[in-house]
Amino acid sequence: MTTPLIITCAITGAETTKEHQPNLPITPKEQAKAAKEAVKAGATIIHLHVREDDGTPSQRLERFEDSISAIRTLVPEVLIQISTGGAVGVPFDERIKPLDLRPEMASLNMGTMNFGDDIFYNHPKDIERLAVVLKEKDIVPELEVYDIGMLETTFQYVKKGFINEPVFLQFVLGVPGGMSGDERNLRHAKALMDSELGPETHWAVAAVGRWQLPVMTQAIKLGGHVRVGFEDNIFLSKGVLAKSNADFVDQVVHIAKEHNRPVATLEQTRKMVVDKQHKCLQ
Ligand code: KMH
Ligand code: ZN
Repeated sequence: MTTPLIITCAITGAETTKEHQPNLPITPKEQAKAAKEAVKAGATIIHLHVREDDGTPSQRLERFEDSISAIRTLVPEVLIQISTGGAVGVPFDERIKPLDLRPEMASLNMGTMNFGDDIFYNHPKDIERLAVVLKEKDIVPELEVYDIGMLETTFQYVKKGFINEPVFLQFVLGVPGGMSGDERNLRHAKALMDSELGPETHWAVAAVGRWQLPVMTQAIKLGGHVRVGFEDNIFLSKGVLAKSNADFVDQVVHIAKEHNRPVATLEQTRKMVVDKQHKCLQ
């Protein structure tokens, strides 16, 4: 049976600015509107970063609380996946503070890397600590993997019992410093994943900028899921700025149709991602 396609929308991110993308949602109210539009178009998970009113990236618990509550008011059923990556340079302790809100999902970045002109630090001890906290709090980790080394690290964490199967893997492709969206990278990553992890593994791609279209098409054909949104890309096609996050979701739905891939409902997503993990935690 074909696996329904889970579409995650990363509505804001930490790097995109209003100067780059005037329609970037910043305030809780703007984020709730963007989430509602994305869900209407077919997204079932919102990957959430928050900003202060002036646009500064924030990991402040109260700000997450306000955004989550605004989103829940407009789209009560959507899965919310909060970012523990934040922006580069934010201390780890600050990054994990919003986990006290007990979201259903949260990101877990699987290694340190050059991130454009910066360094995105994820010390092994912190990765381990966060994996344990997520387990204790019953929060499903979205494992962000930017290169093959991080994927192999993931296998080790699973073997050591820090992360439970079935996992939800997010291959992030195209960040300078990580693996690019060259189609051989995803093929290789998938081959390794298939040989090391169980058949219930869910995997997705979040490809950045110009890589987004070819990589998501490849993933849809291979049975993977897709993340889109202003965190990863602002152009719908070459030189054409998207008007909203939902524009990207529409684009994914269109490609899924072309490849006969049904799009997952909110209920199906919850069953595939959250209920299954929670069963394993019991
Ligand atoms: N902003 C990036 C440095 C995550 O959400 O966990 C990290 C990031 C990953 O966006
Ligand atoms: Zn993120």
